[in-house]
Amino acid sequence: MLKEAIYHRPKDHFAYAYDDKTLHIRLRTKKDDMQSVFLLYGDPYVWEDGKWQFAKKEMMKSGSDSLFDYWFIAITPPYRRLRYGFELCSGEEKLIYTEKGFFNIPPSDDIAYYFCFPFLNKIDVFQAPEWVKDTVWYQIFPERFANGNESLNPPGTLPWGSADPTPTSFFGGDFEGIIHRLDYLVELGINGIYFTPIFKAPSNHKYDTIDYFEIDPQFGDKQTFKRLVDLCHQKGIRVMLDAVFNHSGYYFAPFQHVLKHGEKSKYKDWFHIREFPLQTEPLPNYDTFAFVPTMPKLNTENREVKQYLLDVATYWIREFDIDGWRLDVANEVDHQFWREFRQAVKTVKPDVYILGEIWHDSMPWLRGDQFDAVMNYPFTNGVLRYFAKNEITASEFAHTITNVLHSYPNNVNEAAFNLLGSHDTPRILTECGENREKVKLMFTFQLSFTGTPCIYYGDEIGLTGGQDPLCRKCMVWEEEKQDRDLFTHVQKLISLRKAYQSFTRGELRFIETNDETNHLVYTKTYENETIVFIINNSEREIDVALPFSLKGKKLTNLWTNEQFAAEADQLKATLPPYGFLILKIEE
Ligand code: ARE
Repeated sequence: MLKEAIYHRPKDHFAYAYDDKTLHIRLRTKKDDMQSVFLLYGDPYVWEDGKWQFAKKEMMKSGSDSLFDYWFIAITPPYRRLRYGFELCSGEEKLIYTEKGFFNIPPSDDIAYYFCFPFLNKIDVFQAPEWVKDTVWYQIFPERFANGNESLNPPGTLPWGSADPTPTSFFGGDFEGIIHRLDYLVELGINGIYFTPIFKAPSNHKYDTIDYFEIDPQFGDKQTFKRLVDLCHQKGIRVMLDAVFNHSGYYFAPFQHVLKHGEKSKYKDWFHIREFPLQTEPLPNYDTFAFVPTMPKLNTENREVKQYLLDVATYWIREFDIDGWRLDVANEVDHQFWREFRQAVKTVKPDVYILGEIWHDSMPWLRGDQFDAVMNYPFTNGVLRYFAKNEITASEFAHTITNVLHSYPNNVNEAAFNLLGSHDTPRILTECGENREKVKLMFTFQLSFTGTPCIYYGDEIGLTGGQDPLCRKCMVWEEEKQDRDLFTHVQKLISLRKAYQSFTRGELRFIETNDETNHLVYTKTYENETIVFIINNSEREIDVALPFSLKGKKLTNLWTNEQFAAEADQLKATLPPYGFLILKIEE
């Protein structure tokens, strides 16, 4: 037994309240080291004859990555308190693992040996809004989606789609254009829109805010925005806006005041200024986003700044009934600010969604007191490396995804924001070397994955483009120039996702990963429903035999709606290059 690899802490993704009754406990051990693991557990106050009374229950292996196995159990402690340890079985060896280390027999005269989950307090349970789990997001970069009112075009606006975007070009996308195209989104089947910033700002991306209480005039006015939100709601679409609270823009009035009045400015503490007078060259002498002088970092510890930003956050919910905030550069803003942010927005609208933009491991923001989700870029990277770039094999991909799922509690995974690309990454079709079949497989995986998927505008019709600004081309509206086949593929996956809860809520299991053929088999199971996905990520036709018996079960090919009973013990299927099969299994 490799003791050094055994890990547990009674918090975060290793021990958490899944809901107001259930605790989830996880343990990590060296891969293939243990045959079985049991949880020894009980209420800390239940004793008999000087001995603590504990029960024993087997844990199940919930997945493996390249180095470790992960064990899982759900427990419903009657008094919402738990003390626990683990019994580990590796070959002939058996050991008890507790907070105080390893023992041959379970210590039963002192509770202090055991791990402690003191009390399941309901208010501390991580809880994302329920509606999010059934949402398919669509990300719109408003400058590039549709131009519906040319009279709003900023000076120098180029004809729609006439050139590749540059960091400074404008094409005149606006709210009226989005309103005209809402039916296209309904046809696709999405039910949430995430808008990158819409507030007054000079750039085409609007991450350099001038006024957080004003809509940028190139997009329209508040009335048009209200009409857009209301129309979305009528069509069952939620609306999420981008909150750029880490920094303001250069032309934000308080920053201009500091530039003008220097140390005497009443706003001097609104920013992080290292010395006066302010300078922007060669490097700014105030904190900024990256080293961008036009994005001065806001001092969110300052009481006035905090109040101002919280007023912004609640204003757009109260007046326009928006349903979510995506928080830009969320990990560079202090945690205390986000705790107060959560309180403020949830007070106005309890089921508002809070999505942080964090590209890395984000456990500290997902403990229930700050965000409901983060943009799941570790998922994105795994998908890109396996499907688009062929950098990892099928088994390495399964390890990556298992690792992502085991980095967070299950209730966090259920609301995770799973994206294939965004306005900050190259287009997926470009990443796939323009291989449309690979893009289809990426969508198949994304839309069958737990959490909430987000489609970056135009990916569904095959837009191309490299890194920002090229990934921000104008949406193509001429049907003959759209990849309608890809559109239908995405549309169909979304409709399956709505029809079968296993897609959204099901637990994912990798059943087979074959590094020679590069194919994958995984299942999603929810209650009595199991769906098997077979994915051939290779340019060759392959024959796959399912590694479990389906004899006597009723199967439905969800893509063709064909139903058949499995007669042979082993189901065999031939998959064309980049082919896939989605089978629903019923008893
Ligand atoms: C411009 C240029 C870029 C250049 C950048 C920095 O176009 O080529 O790299 O300046 O000098 C907005 C605009 C961008 C603009 C930027 C600055 O949309 O076009 O870029 O402003 O003017 C990190 C941050 C993450 C951030 C990304 C971009 O952690 O928060 O970088 N994303 C948000 C938005 C952006 C937005 C801003 C922040 C600023 O989504 O659109 O940019 O408001 C790794 C790291 C991540 C890193 C990621 C991407 O994986 O781990 O931390 O994200 O790569 O670089």
